[in-house]
Amino acid sequence: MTLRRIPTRPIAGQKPGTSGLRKKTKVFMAPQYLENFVQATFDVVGGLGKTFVLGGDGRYFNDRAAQVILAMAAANGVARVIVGRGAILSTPAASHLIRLNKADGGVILSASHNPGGPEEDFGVKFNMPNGGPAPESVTEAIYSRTTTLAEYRIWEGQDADLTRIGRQHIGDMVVDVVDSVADYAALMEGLFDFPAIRALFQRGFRMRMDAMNAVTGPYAVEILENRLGAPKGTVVNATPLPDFGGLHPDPNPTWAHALMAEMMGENAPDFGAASDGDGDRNMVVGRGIYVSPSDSLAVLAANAHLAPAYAKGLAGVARSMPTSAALDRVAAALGIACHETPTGWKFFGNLLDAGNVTLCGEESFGTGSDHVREKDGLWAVLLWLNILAVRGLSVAEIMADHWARFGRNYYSRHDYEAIETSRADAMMAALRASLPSLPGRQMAGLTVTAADDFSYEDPVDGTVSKGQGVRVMFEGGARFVMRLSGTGTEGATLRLYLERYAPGPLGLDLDPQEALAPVIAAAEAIAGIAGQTGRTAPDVVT
Ligand code: VG1
Ligand code: CO
Repeated sequence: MTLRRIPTRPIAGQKPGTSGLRKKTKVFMAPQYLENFVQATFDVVGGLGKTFVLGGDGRYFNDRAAQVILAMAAANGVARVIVGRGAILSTPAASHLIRLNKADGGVILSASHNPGGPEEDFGVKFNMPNGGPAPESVTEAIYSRTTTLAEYRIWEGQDADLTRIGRQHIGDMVVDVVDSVADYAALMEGLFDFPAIRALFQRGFRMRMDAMNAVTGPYAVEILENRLGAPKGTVVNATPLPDFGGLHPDPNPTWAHALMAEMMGENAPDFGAASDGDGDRNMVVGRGIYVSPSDSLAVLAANAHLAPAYAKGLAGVARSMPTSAALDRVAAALGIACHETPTGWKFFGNLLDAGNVTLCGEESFGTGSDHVREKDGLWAVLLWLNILAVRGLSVAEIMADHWARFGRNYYSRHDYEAIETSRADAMMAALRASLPSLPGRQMAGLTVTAADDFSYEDPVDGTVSKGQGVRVMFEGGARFVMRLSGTGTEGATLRLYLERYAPGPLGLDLDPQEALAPVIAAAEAIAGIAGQTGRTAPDVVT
């Protein structure tokens, strides 16, 4: 076994996006690509004497990448790495292990909701000692380091045996292989009323959980079936597969269509849920009713006090800017602050660390709380179950009650995928240039009241993040937001977020696309999506 210093050259484009560095798997597997990025990360965060957590969602190349990172950690003087067995950890479980072990950070291998396999996507993300994704200052420094890198360090020798729980060594470095599920399951058991949920299942409550052949399977089986007594087979697609069995592990009505069909069909279960590649997202469905993520976040905030961990109430809440204002209405009723952050979980970290916020979420099927520093799919499912168990109502009844109380923020997101990057950039530039002229203009029966490009100043450390999405607001509380995705690996993905408020009591049961038709028309009139991109319809509607 020897320590080797390998000469290398900078590789262009190693710039982390909304959530880590994501590229085609083949790009990551190319010589020195992963090595360069990992060395740049160690150079920025420091390796000597430190403890890190390592794991990923099990997608293709997860196992090899984990061995490379272990060998490089040893060569960079890292004292100890805690690895999930088989290099498997869901993103929230990794966040929890970092916090539980007071580690100096962690490396998560995942491209999250992007498909996996040799022809699909891979990703690497660095998390901080608080368990949360590295802030922009750190990811920028890592990127900057990749542009000057001249060598990387790696320990050459045998692979670690990641199938065996327990301690082993690479050189002087300790490798502790741990059960991927146990600590996370114990955390969940401490947050929620497990006896109440167990009693719910005993009364015959039926659930379907679609783990989409991704990382949540083992966690969901252990917690829902083994600990909460849901019947065997409640969790489907429960084994993490390198290519997710060909599924696109993005829990939305388009990609989780099997679950949707079951929940909308005859004899549907009482409750359905799906999760994404790395287990931080969730989709929630009731019998015959889909719950939009923005509504789910609002319902969880309004009912969180029914779960033991949140019985004392919430310090505050936060949502990403494109997420609907349904949460704001709940916060106002509770008399707590509602913070509005840019897209991406890293922006919640400071608010959670400072104790300003207990619960937060995004329209992109992400919800979480201060129990970890990542969004957490299974956590959201368990909080829903806790609420259903205590209130004894169906999902449809809970939604109707919520809208009757707060009004309804009709909401939808339209994604236009793999647009030519130059055309997408030109469209956003033209839209940005038109912003000052928009207020007062009328289209599709709506009058623009304000239009801007969202900028955020972190209230804790004062960091300013500009250009976080164009928003156009209309009289009566309707709005649309447009931004380009920072997680895609092919061309540009345009996200168009649409929202319209209905105070009720009438008009609370419309089809969202119908309710939003004027906003959709106004967005087209203002941004000219069809003309600018050549696309007449979105690829994915959520
Ligand atoms: C998307 C979502 C964002 C989410 C991010 C990571 O980013 O919009 O809300 O935080 O994915 O989620 P973008 O830049 O493509 O819009 V995950 O589950 O992929 O880590
Ligand atoms: Co994810």
